Amino acid sequence: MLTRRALLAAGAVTAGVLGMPQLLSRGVADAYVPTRRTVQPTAPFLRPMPVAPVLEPVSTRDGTDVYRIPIRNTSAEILQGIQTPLLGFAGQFAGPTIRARTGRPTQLTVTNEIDVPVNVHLHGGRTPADSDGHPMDVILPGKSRLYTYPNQQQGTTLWYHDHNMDTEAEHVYRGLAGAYIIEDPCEEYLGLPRGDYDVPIMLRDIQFDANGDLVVFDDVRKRTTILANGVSRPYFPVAARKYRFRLINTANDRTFQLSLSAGQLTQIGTDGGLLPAPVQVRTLELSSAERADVVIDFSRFPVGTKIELSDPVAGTILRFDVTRRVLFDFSRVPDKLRELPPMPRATVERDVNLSFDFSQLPSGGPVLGEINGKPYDDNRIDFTIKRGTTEIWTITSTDPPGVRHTFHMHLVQFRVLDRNGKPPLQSDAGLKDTVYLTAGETVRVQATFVPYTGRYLYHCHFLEHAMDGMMAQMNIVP
Ligand SMILES: [Cu+2]
Repeated sequence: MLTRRALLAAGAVTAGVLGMPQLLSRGVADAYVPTRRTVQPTAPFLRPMPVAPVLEPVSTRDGTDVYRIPIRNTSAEILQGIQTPLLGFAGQFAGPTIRARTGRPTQLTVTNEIDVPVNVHLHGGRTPADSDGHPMDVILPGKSRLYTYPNQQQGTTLWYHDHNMDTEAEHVYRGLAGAYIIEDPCEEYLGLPRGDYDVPIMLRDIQFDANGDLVVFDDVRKRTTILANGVSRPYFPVAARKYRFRLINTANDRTFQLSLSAGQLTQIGTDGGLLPAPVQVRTLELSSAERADVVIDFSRFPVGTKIELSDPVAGTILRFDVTRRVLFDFSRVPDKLRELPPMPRATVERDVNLSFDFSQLPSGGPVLGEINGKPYDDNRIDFTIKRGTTEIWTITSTDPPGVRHTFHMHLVQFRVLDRNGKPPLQSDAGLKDTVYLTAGETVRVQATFVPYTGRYLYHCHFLEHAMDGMMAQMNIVP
């Protein structure tokens, strides 16, 4: 396994020889230039898109659902005829889906059956600090760890993934990610598609070399194989009716611009839950770790219609094949979904600057990811926040053109107030825990820090950036 130090050294050597533009394309700091459609090694639409099985609780005592998940070495056939060694929750690529319920706690015991430390973070979860998967709070090989998720938040789509110090990027890339859906009893009256018609889709990219071996850290632009639920360019048979798709971008470093070849994407929710009203979107922007809850209505398409979900850089990602008619579809998308919670008045303002420090490059030193001019230090608390306070954070990226970031705060769901002084984009709408910034952008977000105290992270969710130091800690105090 490549250590952070080795990666940084490799980056510096490459950069020294080829200059900064090359360095910027390495994933240490990436210039993501959508210049060509990518060539993918496996023929498209050979396999159906799998839907990860929903994990069964081992017990449901006292109103708590108890789950057990081992982390295992596994493999999957991504390229035809080749088993690629991977990591998997419960040995599955991607991991099993957990369906929790608002107000009903989840207890998750995770056993580390591999030979390096791991841990689990529930992304977007309002979680006590000791269950938040702090990078230094790890599960050693052979050990187990109990995580408690109170699920005291409205219905939404979260995901769980490794957050271990220095190896998070590699572990997530190798497969340690799964969907975590919170179902909310008070949203059931809305009549949105459910059951078999409520389908999580985890999107990501992956790179193979000419021999079909997995490449972990190279140029992020070479991660040209795009996976939907672990399969490259699958088809998904659908009935001619409405479906709810919960799109989760689990890629380490990629921003999708998703669109359909026919029909409409109706966005109903985002990172933290439902939008106030459905929105028709022509192009859906989804950066690393963001989620979008969408409804697609296939009812007007005849059986035999094929509709592609694609991205201008990645090409076709997935094809929906309308294979059957249905007699009834009682699901609906009401004009009003769910009001956003009121925003209390903010009493504290803070600035958060995301940047790379290239100053050591000429002498062959590492490029450091920094927040407010400092790389991550586990012994340093960057912000101390009084529990219950509402704050406005002005997040700025001051990196050169081409370098992008995606800013994530643990514990809270925030609201984007404005972007570059202008109204937020559609991709900023609703309750958010992750927000995308291109070079030079400034985004103001507002959050209320409840209900737990303790140490939480905020960081760039391009995971290689976080690994290079673009993380910081806030301590929520009583
Ligand atoms: Cu970043």
